[in-house]
Amino acid sequence: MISRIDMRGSLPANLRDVLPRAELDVEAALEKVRPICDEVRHRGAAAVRELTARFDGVEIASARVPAEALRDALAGLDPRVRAALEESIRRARLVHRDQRRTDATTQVVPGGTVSERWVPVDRVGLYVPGGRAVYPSSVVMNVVPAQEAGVGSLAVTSPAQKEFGGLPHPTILAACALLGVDEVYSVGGAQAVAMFAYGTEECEPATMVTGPGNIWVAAAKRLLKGRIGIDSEAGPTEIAILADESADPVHVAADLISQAEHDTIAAAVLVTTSPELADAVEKELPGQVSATRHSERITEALSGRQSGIVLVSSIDDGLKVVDAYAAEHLEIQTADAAAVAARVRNAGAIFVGPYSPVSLGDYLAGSNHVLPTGGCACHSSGLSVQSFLRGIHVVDYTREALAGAAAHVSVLADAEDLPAHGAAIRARFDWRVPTETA
Ligand code: HSO
Ligand code: ZN
Repeated sequence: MISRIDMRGSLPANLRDVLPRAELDVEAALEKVRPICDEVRHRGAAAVRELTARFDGVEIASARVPAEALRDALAGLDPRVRAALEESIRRARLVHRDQRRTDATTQVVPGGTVSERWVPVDRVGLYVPGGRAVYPSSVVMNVVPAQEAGVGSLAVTSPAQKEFGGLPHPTILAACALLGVDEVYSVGGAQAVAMFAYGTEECEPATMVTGPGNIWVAAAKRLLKGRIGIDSEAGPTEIAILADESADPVHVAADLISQAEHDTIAAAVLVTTSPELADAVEKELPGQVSATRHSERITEALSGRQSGIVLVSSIDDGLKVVDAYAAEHLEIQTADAAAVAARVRNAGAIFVGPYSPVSLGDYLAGSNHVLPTGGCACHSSGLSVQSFLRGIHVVDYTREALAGAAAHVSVLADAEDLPAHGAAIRARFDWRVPTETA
């Protein structure tokens, strides 16, 4: 069911290339997505409705979800789901509130300061997938950091569902209502990203679009990036587990399966120093897989090229492997897991020890589950308050402080053959370079 790669000799030099990896050809999708975005740009709300009919097979009179639909969805929400979502929101708020940035002012010289002011983006469009995946938890993970960052205007969009009369799934609507989001659209795919980027008669343009989605959403984000800010292109989900002989194979198998459940192209990778654990996990998988609802999807994900068990000869080598892989989710199931986790450099989120499985983080740990995929964890972070803030440098120098910098500025400007730069300083001192006073 799952392939094995033996790296117990020496680790290959091109480690990153030989590790199993999910692939998503976003570049190829760009061609299909460009005309969709152009239609929305030029024909606005009418194009959004037509594209929804074409791609989601449902006629919508308006993309905007009426307020009553949000109220009804909340009233009809299973009380247990409501309680769980409320607790998820509470924990996420605790963590994200602590991510708020405080402005800092540095006195560079007497009379010369540079401050960094953290300002939230004006308006954010949050994409919540629909279709096979109904993820109210993703509403929480997108909305909470934006709200805690102080974003003033927040809109959510999620694909129109035929069986719900062209509205997004009611649990998505209820989650929006619980979070106090009242601007919701029933639009999915590339057209949703274009709607936020360009704006329509029904929807004001947003400055930033965040949230996971399928390949069309990822392609539209890539295409429109620059016009709008984006979080990341969220590819197929990944779990890597670094484990030794102390790990419980039942837990390891269950955790690999839990993320393989998302998609046939989801990736599940076990990196272990213990051939016995590898054998035991392999033995455990078929039984657990066949006992679960989405066994077909999971079997395909686990047996795909993107998943596998990697055998290594030491935890040090295991760390090199997981760092090269840079997983979206990394579990450490070893003796002294906290110490091993502290040595990891590349991961979207790290889950430490036997009682911190990824599915806790997906819903209720308080951490964010919108995380970098496809190896992007070596340069990017998951969604956070910071994702919605811009740090603006505020430069404030007095005449004396400027005088003290003038000579150096002039010299550097001349060195770059940009004499007008130096002149802009000298203009303030009767066209002379002042003698240093600061
Ligand atoms: N594991 C997914 C998030 C999710 N899981 C939503 C369940 N629902 C990507 O981090
Ligand atoms: Zn998940």
